[in-house]
Amino acid sequence: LRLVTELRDAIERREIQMYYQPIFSTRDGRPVAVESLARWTHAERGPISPVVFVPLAEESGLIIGLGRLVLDETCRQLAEWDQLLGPAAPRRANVNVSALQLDDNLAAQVADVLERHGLAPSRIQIEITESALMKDPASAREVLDQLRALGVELAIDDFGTGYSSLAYLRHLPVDCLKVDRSFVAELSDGHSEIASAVIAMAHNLNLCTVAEGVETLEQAEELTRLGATYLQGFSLAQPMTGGHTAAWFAAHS
Ligand code: G
Ligand code: G
Ligand code: MN
Ligand code: NA
Repeated sequence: LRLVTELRDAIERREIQMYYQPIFSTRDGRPVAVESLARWTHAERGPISPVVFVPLAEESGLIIGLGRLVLDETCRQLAEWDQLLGPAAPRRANVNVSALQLDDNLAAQVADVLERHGLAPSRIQIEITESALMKDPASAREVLDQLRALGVELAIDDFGTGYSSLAYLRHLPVDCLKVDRSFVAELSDGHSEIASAVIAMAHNLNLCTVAEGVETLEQAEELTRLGATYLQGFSLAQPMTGGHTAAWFAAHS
């Protein structure tokens, strides 16, 4: 209970920090995008994982304010990188959105934040987990259509873990599938069946793929061979502060 109050204060004071993890194109190995990841460093308790505070925010209604903060801070940061780095700035930021943010307001909120920071809609890709989409598919579909109409890209996060029907997937206006890191980890045990099938299916549906949780260079090579569009993981680059990300992109472009 105390933690909820402290989370509310942290959101109000904008003490939730965003970290950014580079995402690489397999075509030329260059970093093209980042995933925006919320971090909370508590004054006494130290770092608290989003695995803890995102569900807490969802249960307490704070997710709406947290979601606004995440979108606003990410867009502010993209505009700042543009100023600092010009064409070397990340082309896109992937922003995680909770099931509870998938309401009528989301598209208007995204449109507003893009406009305030002077960004084209294509600079943002919204990530929604497969399980969030399946909670209420019909209304999720409406929100996705609104976001797509705006021109933002959409990705299904943790793909392959959420039991969505493939027939349903075909009718969703999404651009990209994020291959869940459990299927990337399996590659190191000689199991490429699922990663391979997800990537092949995405190709057939004209969707791009981001393989996440790439922890070894062998995994990166195999995923490239299997045809993944993008790679993300600790072996390639760690999540970093906005300042570090700017220096990192300046050095890697
Ligand atoms: O960054 P890390 O691996 O600790 O993230 C753990 C989980 O928290 C991931 O599932 C990630 O999608 C989620 N997460 C991180 N940042 C955000 C955020 O800004 N909003 C939402 N809804 N989830 C986030
Ligand atoms: O569920 P989601 O894909 O949003 O999770 C993103 C989280 O994955 C981030 O918190 C990030 O810290 C974490 N992450 C990024 N790269 C790796 C990796 O190579 N291995 C593992 N285990 N986690 C990673
Ligand atoms: Mn994600
Ligand atoms: Na994921």
